[in-house]
Amino acid sequence: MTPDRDREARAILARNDRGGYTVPTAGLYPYQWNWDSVFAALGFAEHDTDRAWTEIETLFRGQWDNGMVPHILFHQIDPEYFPGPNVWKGTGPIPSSGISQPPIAATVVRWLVGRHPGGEPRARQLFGPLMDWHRWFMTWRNEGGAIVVTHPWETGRDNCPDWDRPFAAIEPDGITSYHRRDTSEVQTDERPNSWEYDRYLYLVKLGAESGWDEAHLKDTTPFRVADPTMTFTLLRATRDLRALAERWGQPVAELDGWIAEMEAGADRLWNDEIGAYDTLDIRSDAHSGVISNASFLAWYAGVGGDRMLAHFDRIAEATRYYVPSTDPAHPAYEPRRYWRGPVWAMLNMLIATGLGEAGHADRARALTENTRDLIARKGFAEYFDPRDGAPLGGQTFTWTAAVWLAWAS
Ligand code: 9WN
Repeated sequence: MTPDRDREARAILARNDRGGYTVPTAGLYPYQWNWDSVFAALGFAEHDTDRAWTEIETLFRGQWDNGMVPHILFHQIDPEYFPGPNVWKGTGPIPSSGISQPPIAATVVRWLVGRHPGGEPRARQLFGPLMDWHRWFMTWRNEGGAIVVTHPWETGRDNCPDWDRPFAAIEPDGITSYHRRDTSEVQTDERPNSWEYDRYLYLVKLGAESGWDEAHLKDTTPFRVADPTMTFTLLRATRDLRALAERWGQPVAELDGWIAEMEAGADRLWNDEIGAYDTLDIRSDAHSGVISNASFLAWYAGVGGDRMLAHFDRIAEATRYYVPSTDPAHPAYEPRRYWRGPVWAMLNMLIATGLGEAGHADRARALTENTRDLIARKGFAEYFDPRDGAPLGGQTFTWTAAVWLAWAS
């Protein structure tokens, strides 16, 4: 434990607390984001379990009738954020975006119940909503057991090079002028470029015009990509949901079916050409050929054995701080630009968890220590330059503070 950083981390969670939910960081992201919130719950659990449960409960208040849990809930409108609720036109009980985000909630609910059994009644209330959310993925985002996204923002890895080829096939018709707000908060070379941003907005427009009709989008959207973040986090979360079902005497047959489907689906993400897991564009049937930090979530999902181990060791050697979001040997690697190179602490926590469970305690420990050193030296940035740990993006960031308290410290 490093007392100053511990205090600072708790203060960041308190400062970003908007009453029942936290924002990722003030200014840049003034709303509740899905997976950020679930990481926040882990951080709160270190000193306030009641607040940890509330964070997840608030997130599920935004669940749509079809089971989807949105990636952003616009609780209190902030005109400084773009694109806001009037662009997204979400159809749920709280103004929201129209896409989801990596489903880590079931995993964290299981983790919380294991450590703080007093929260069991609250956890049980979340079981049905979690089942509905997982069923939404398996109904609408399931391509032979590989889980697809209809927008890069859904993976949480907005501008990673995996999207370059699917994006090149998209002409963003009707996206003319708009005013980005992110680049007034953060330096332009740390954020996605405007070619990407046009396409992000085009996909939002297509979804909003359809009323977020998943059946329609499944047939028509030009962007439908199977992704390791989604497939591996959902597979892991479904295993955790199954453990909760058993604990509470609930039926497990449906969950077993989903697990078997995704275990087979994970193989669809294996790219023989690079000997690694990557994304698979369903529209063109092409792999991206990019090894990302999400590729190393295979252990977390309990698949692949040691197929990714040599790449892991190579990349861990290549940069002072790891795991970079894009393989430094790939030509698209940019060590400062968001998901094209920087290190993200919360992804490291998931990767280290998987490594430890797969019997690689030494590597798990080394990654934990490397991340601890990074945050201890550089603070609670959104993401970091793998070469020297320079803090990038938003500062005083909720999930970096949360994973410090829950795991790295
Ligand atoms: C769009 C909030 C979110 C994270 C994502 C991260 C970034 C948003 C943005 O910030 O995405 O959802 O505007 O760039 O990529 O993982 O949840 O921290």
